[in-house]
Amino acid sequence: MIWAFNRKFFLSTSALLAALLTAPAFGASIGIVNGDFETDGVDNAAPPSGWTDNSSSTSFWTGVPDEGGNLSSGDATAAGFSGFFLTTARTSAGAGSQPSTGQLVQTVDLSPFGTDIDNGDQQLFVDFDWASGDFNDTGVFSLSFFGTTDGSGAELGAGFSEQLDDADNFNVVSFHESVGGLVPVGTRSVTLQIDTSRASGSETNLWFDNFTGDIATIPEPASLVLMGLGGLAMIAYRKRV
Ligand SMILES: [Ca+2]
Ligand SMILES: [Ca+2]
Ligand SMILES: [Ca+2]
Repeated sequence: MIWAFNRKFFLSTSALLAALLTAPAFGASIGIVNGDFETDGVDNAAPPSGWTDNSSSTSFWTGVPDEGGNLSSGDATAAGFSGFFLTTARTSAGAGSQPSTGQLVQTVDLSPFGTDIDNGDQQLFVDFDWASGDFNDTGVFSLSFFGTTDGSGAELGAGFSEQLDDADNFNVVSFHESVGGLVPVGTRSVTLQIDTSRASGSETNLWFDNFTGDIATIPEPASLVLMGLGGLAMIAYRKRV
């Protein structure tokens, strides 16, 4: 009976410790608008609400599976997409042409987290799903930090970026990304930016969904050590019982 009680206590505490060490504990969502591309509620919204298309002509639309230029329903499900998603494929929206490069951005106000950011101990990660059906079409996702709430002025620090390159011929392949790290002191906004580039062909075949962002205090080494010692103490206790 005593053994059973202690074992249960040990297991539940271990689960809690594991959660503390792996999750951005005590984090908060940042105010990404329309990160799931459901806000407009229609196909072919260009640009999707909350996002700005800086391309020389329209290069980003909301999309649905099984359209010309887009991935199939099965591939969309496999990629983790649901409902509408972001597409770069012009034929899915009936556009006759599109430039070989595109850029979509959104600036997120981080001033609600300003006090914590200026402690120098905040980390920010943006997660999203993407897929591609053409190795000619590549991209870069980047985060840039600014001292203004609207993203104007000089960038603070170097930001973070991720190359988007499926490198798998014309097969549809999908990925989950988590991009980010330490937020520079003084930051009051972050820009999410997708740059696309097409080496060949007349259509860009990249698709995105489920942008979320989380800001959290970086666990201090001292507290990690304490949590580790706590776990060791419990293991020792368990062995003694
Ligand atoms: Ca969606
Ligand atoms: Ca469409
Ligand atoms: Ca293409």
